[in-house]
Amino acid sequence: ELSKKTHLKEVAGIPLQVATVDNWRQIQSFEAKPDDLLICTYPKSGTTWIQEIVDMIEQNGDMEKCRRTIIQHRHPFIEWARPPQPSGVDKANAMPAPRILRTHLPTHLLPPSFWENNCKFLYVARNAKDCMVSYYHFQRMNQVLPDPGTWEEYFETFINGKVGWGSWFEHVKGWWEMRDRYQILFLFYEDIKRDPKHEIQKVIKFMGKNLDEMVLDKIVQETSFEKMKENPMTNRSTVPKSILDQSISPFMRKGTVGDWKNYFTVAQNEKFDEIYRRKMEGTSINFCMEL
Ligand code: PPS
Repeated sequence: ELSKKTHLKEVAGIPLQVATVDNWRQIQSFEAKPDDLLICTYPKSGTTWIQEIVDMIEQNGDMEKCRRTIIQHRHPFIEWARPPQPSGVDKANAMPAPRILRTHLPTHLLPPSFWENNCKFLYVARNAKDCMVSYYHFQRMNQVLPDPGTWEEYFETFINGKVGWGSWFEHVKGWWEMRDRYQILFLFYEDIKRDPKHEIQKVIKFMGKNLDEMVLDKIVQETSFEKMKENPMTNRSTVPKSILDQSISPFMRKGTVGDWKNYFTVAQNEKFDEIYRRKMEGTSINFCMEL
């Protein structure tokens, strides 16, 4: 029974949805193929956005093809499970190659065959503060995730990594550290927002595609926040209210950089910056939080 009271269950210290944990063996034994492309994100970091960009590239800018089905169905979500429906792994197994898949898993929980097959990984990172705000609103409206409580409570839950898919810090660090050893294109939400054309060009190159300037411009236009918010194939409007209650907060909420300034108190900001410094010490990753 799915309800607001749904608890998360931990695997190797990472809280995940119970159905995912119950299906863990199938997930871990997933057989990747060398030509798989895996879209990887911490939740609320721009997954849907990069999925639409990747699909438009794959379809050579043909919007009709992108509208073939809702975005959640285009790229199987590896760890997704909701029996008796087919799991994410079932859907991936039924998909013809070359496959584009997605995950929120941290590196240490990824099915090992992705590494063994040297797949391509497209990672999108979003600054932690905006990510926290976005996740807070998502947990308010998502009826199958735990209630976030007050903002003050959620702030602690998030920095302690007690949210679905675990700690933002560990997730981002883990994927950042893998980038030199595997085929990983590491992108930032803030860069895509600032210069979508430039970042989309990187994705095109990474996917081994060659698209002309007009198609590129079209992709930039069609993947804007405004367009995706209106597009029923990307805005989650077909998901029942018993799962996503968009009257509480829309899935396509704001799509901006720096919304954290409307939520963080001065004290929270200082505390966060201190924790950030400690947790991210020694990594070369450079997030601009003063956005
Ligand atoms: S999920 O549930 O983890 O898959 O969510 P995810 O898609 O990763 O993240 C949702 C946030 O991304 C914003 N979004 C966009 N921003 C800019 N441009 C485009 N096109 C776009 N599409 C989605 C979405 O609004 C969520 O962020 P917030 O800050 O809550 O608005």
